[in-house]
Amino acid sequence: MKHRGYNNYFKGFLSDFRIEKRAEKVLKDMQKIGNTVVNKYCSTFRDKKAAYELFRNPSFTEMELIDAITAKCKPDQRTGHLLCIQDTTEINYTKHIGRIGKEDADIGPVTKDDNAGYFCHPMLVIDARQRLPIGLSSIQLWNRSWDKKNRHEREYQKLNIEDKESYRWIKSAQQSQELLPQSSQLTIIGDREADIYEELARVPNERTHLLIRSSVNRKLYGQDIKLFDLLASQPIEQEYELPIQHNKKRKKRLAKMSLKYAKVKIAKPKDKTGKPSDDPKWVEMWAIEAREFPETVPEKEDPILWRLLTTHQISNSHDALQCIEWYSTRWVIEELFRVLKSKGMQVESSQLETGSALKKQLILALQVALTTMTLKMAYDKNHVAKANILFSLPEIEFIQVLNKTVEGDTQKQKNPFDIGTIAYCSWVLGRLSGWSGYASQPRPGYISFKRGLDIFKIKYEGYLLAMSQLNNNKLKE
Ligand SMILES: [Mn+2]
Repeated sequence: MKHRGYNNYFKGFLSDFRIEKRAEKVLKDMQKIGNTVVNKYCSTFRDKKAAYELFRNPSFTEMELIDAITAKCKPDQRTGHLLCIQDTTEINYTKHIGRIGKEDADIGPVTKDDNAGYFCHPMLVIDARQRLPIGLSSIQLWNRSWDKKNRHEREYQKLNIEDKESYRWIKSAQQSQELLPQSSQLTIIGDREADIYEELARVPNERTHLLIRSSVNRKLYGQDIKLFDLLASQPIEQEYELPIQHNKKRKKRLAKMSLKYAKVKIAKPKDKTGKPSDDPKWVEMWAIEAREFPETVPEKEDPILWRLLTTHQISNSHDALQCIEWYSTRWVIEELFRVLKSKGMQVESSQLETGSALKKQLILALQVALTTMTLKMAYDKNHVAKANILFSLPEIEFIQVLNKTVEGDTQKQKNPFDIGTIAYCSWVLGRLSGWSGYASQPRPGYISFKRGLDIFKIKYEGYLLAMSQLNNNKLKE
């Protein structure tokens, strides 16, 4: 399969090659500095001016940028199963509304009615076997308008799904089905917000599974009992222990869990729109319940309780635990949002002047954040993942050349990973950034990988230039 390589996202996607080159440069600068504040990632006045002009330029659209980024989401042909995780985050510009102005059509009220911003809903694709991100298969950005206020006033219940914001969950799945190769199997993962009957009815097909957190105690077709009660009445299939990390809501503990599951027929909800959809009267799914036993629940805490709905067949408790484990990869998209907002990239502090410019920049920032995370995850967790998820073949070869220059003489200073893996490349990039390379030293963080990537790119461009000179000379001889 042909990879376009690390330095080439936009070629053939934007209105002209100068804009493509500029977009490439801005993406690279953001990667280098790890920030979306123009004054921080541009070092010269000329670059700053050019970055502002790029995002202000009306001759290319948000959609063209999204097409360019999602086109990079090309799994390896051998990849069988892809976990496609979707979620929504709010990008808040309340602090900047004085500069942007309330009349800007690309900014509107967000979750808090008096706050300003827009919403971002990406689909993040992860190779189920290697457990590494492959790319983004869909990105939706939208904002509400100031005059339409809240759900109540919009008579939300009466809208058809196609006119609701929640349609994004279905659209994102459909766009991913179109983009990703027919040979791969997809599991579309979403949190409680994704518990939408139309999604359950329309998204699954021969190669597409759903795996979502159940939110509504739904009616079951032809039965008096509801979903949650039916699940609770099932026999315990397995007991297991689950380590819980300390966080705002939870005490650290080893939770004792029970596992139940059942095959269910979810009934189509009553129509409130006056124009009933063609969706079937029921859909068949598997429901899973993982519930903490009261004995390990700390005082003033609720038991851990997960209810999942999936089209994956659950034949035994191993299948059910596998689904729970796949669902837990949702942390990666939450981490992506964290990296975008707080951990350095600061998208909500960008000082671009219009909503449209901010949205265009966010599309680039999503890819920058994901690339950096992928490098770090490969290094931390998965030492055998193949480097061609991120790099083209010539780039991988060049990293092997660079490795010779950064390895030391002793065994402890040698690259411990296999050639051709991301971990191997990450080790080289970490070393390029100035990290010692000793296993005893703290592992390189996001910033080191960003710096390493940039140094690599500069060297790689020099190497390409040298090679082309060499070839020219050979032709003359
Ligand atoms: Mn969510």
